[in-house]
Amino acid sequence: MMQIETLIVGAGLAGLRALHALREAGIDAKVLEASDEIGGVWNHNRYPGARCDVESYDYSYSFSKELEQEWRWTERYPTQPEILRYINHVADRFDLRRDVVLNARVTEAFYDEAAAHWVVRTQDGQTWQTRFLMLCLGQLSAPKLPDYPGQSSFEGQVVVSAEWPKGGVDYAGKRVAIIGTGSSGMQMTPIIAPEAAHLTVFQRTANYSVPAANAPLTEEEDREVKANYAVRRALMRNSPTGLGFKPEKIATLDVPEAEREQAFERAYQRLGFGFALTYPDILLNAEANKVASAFLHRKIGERIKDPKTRDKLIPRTHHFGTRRPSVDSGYFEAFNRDNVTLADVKKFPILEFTETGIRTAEAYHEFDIIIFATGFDALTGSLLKPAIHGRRGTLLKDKWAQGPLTHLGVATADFPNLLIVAGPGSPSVLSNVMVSIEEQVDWFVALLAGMKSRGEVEIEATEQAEQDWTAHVQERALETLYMTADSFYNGGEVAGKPRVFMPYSGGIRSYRRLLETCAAEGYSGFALRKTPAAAQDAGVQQDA
Ligand code: NA7
Repeated sequence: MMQIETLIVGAGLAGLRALHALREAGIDAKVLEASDEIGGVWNHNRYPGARCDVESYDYSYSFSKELEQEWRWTERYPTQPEILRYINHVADRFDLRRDVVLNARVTEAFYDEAAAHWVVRTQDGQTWQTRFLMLCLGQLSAPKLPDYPGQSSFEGQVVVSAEWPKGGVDYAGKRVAIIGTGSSGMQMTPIIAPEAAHLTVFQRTANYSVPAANAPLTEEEDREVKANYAVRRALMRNSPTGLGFKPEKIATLDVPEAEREQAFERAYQRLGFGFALTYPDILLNAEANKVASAFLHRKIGERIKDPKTRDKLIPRTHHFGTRRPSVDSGYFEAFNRDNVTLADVKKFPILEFTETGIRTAEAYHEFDIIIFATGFDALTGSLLKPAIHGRRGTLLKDKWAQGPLTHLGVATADFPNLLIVAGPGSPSVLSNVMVSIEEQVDWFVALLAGMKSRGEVEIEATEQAEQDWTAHVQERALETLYMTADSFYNGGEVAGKPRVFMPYSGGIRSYRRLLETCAAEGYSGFALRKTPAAAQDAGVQQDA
């Protein structure tokens, strides 16, 4: 059995950052990674057009000024290959690989209550013993696939967007289907369309999108950003979602119409995802949202020539922003091509897959390649994949059967020394996740360093604290429009998944303050112990 002070699971942006920070603090750590390569979702999501919808300079680590200055991003929004190159550069630059174990998929973990440590097993038979188990498993990393009748009978090529083959897919001249119109489907559509013989996009729900306004980064821009990086980082940390800008402090409907139109236009042309922050109440007030949504309906409509296709592509069934919008580069225009068809599967559901294609209630389509861009079992999917057993053998999956329960999104009662990065109960998918990752990791490292110096061996969220926090996460969500739509934020789009709002919608700034207050109060809502609780209990019994 191998032993380590802290075991990190997942070698994506979070896991590598945690490894580096723990090392710097003198805490031994190793990372177990299921894949044969580092990079997390940026290793797996290799589909054509995969690109981050946060700007390059902001979707990068802030812990090293040298790294900030050395790395040269080439485009405003970074592509998947560029992010993967960046991650690999960081791993080399800080000599991280020597503590990353590849091809090590964690299948089980057991908490040894008497010893206050975790025993962790991997698929290939390794066993690790660790005091702290830190889960850096990502939010959108457990792919969710449909289960249509006859699905396995299709004899052509089946590809999952989040498991895109490293060697690529040869779709040139082929009849291609894309199922799903979230960011993955929307990003790959304009890249595949000009190459394929024919592309059919199967849409269940029309999705909002704002153009990426992507462009190469000039030397001048690069110099300017690097000269003022500290200011930029401070703006990010103090903005609601880590994107570096705040909405004007005025209610949407209080702004004269012409002025509002101009503000929307400016945001639409430049801010991408940040369009939602044009005014502070867009995600809070249905009337304000209606105005923003109507602006986008017009804009999307202008991009599509055929009136019937236009009608299907304009999202009208949910408030803008209540489901994750996309930031696209030519998605809607792709439907102006003769070789691209939109299949509305809400109106004409998919009935079955056959050996050669897909039959819907409207038509039969033959394909050479079918691509599933059907999203993820978000936020909890990756955390619940391994069988994680806490006190009394309790399975995390069972404990969270009615939805995730956490204190501050970082820990859950009955699972001492289990630390969760960017998971449910934290801003995670509602933020620039890089900011969330760095802040949480630094908070954890200070916690573990403090425990070490005080001789504490166990930390555990109290049940009261996690009940309070989980209720608070719901309350904050109910102040917004988020619960008016089924989405991967609330599990509503997965049959059988409890419909509870999972990320913390109060913003990264207030979240950071809560983390800071918690630490300043001696980790309020947590029990910190010098002797494991189980050993204390045993002691009491012996004394009696
Ligand atoms: P999303 O945003 O969850 O989108 C998934 C899409 O797949 C969405 O349009 C779904 O329709 C659709 N879907 C899911 N199941 C089905 C079935 N059974 N039939 C038809 N359509 C279906 O995931 P993405 O991967 O696009 O984006 C998430 C992020 O990860 C993003 O950053 C990417 O770059 C990578 P629905 O809307 O639920 O009706």
